[in-house]
Amino acid sequence: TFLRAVLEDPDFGSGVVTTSFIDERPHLLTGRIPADRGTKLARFLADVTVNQPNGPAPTSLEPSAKLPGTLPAGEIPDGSRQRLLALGPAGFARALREQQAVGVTDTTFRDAHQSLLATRVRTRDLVAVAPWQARLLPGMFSVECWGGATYDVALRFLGEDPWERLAKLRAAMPNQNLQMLLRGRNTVGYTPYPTEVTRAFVSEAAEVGVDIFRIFDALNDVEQMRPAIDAVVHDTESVAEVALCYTANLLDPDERTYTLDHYLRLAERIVGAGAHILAIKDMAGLLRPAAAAKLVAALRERFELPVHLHTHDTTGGQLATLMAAIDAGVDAVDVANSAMSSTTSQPPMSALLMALEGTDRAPDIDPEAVLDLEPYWEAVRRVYKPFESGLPAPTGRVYSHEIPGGQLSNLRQQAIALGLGDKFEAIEAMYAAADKILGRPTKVTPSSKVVGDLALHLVAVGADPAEFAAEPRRFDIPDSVIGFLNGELGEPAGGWPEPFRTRALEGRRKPPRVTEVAPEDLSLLEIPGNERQRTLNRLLFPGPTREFQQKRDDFGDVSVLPTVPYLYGMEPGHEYPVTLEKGVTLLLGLEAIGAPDKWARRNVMTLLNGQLRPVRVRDNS
Ligand code: 3PY
Ligand code: ZN
Repeated sequence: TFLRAVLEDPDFGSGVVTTSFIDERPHLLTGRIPADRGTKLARFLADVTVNQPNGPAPTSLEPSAKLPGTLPAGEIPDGSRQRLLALGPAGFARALREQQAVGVTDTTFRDAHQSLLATRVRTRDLVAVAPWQARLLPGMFSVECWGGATYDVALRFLGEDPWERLAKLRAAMPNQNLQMLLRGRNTVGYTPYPTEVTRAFVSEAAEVGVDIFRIFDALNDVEQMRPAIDAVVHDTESVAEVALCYTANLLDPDERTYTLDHYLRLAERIVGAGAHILAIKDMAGLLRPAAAAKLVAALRERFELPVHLHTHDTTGGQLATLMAAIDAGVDAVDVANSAMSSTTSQPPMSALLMALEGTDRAPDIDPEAVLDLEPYWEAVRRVYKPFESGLPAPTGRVYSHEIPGGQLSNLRQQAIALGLGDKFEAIEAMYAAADKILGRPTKVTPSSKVVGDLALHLVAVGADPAEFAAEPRRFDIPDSVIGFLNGELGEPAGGWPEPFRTRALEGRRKPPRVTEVAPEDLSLLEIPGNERQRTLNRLLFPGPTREFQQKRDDFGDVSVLPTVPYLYGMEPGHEYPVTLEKGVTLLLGLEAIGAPDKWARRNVMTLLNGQLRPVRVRDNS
């Protein structure tokens, strides 16, 4: 009756209603909730409900409905983190090298969703399953859960502070080694930052919860990684796992650049820089079984460090690669929970464990526990469906275009946005052509973006790659490509493509971007904690950090909202429980949506703990 009264009110219907509508009619409400966190969240949900930024909901099921029963009682068992704390990073690495069982890293919390779901999985859906992960899978070598694109995406799209995610995961998984992906001097960004920023970033990350730093440089330039390696080794008790980025095919007799010798020379520099663990980072999934066996055996023969293998299953062939590497002695491998595995993500965890069961390299991980977590991750996958990369099956075409897993999904989305969705083969072919024009650099963030930018540009302007390569002066060239040719990311292993580079830069040579840190920021970077985290957010991602702050001011901490209404809005008749803090839970709901006024604003009748709270939102349709 209340609702009917409101909807039939001539003012409400006329579309000139303001948010004071209810305030001026106190008789309509039985009680008041102050303009508070609840109202801000209701306003956020009302906006999503009206504007549907992600389309209609593919499911009404929150992933938490699929958690595997009640949490096992008792203390959290000791895990690999306790081993690291007891042995220190060097001793921990030695123990990994000496143990028979293969170490297993679970990438579900980072790379898997970065490569399948555009990195969109929210903190709450990672933290919800973390207590099970800690209790059911104490035998994991590590859980990769931070860094890469997650930092940027949290600020840019999720209204979340990445540091809060790390702190929550740390608290929920005290027995797991939390692993992050660090892009050398680019940290979690796309351009190099001054050493002070890298050092502060590493210290803060270790302080908040990172146990293992996987460090790479897009062009395998060890000097670009050195500040990060030094920071981990000298300023923290964490592990410096340093990656060589794998590209091409080392068994190809015609390969002149990316040969076994090349990788061994690179590994020598990585070991010399002080790494605790050597990683092979096969970001596009190009490492074939025989090549993996050869590379792993050679690295282990030459160096004392343990070797950790990371790959993407874009071709569908990478479980074979993991098995070949394991036979050749690899010390640890990366997999993802099966429901979040395969294609552009990592190979499936349950398949690996079943393949190893009964062998002398089987890890101390209960395969049943892994299976028990699959329905949860399947539910996560379902709820984030609009962000699916859209790669329906493995593709062998990656052997020719070499697009990394994470980028392949992104490029498909970019192609659709540019109206080139039906021409993806053309983009793949242009990517391969752009790669050759740029001198076949290793392609991983951010060098992969350079190649992708050039490919999209050439497709968009309908350029012939041979003409572009011969006469680049006649064409516009994306800034990232000019930056790359100017050496902003370092030098590719095969050297610069000449005369293309000289011709392309003629008249366009720009001084390399120098980012300097202001003295007041330098002092903020010295002190661990909140202020340093805020400073890092701002220095790494100024724009997204401002947007994040604005969102926090407008809507409060949206990370507390359940994912279904967060992404798709509220359904009338549903109540959405929102825990604001321990012991403080609010029920949010939707009663009705009013007609738009002449400024396209709608009054939305939300419910807060059963009481009506009208909020006004703009209808952008
Ligand atoms: C990243 O840099 O985010 C990657 O995952 C590279 O493979
Ligand atoms: Zn990866």
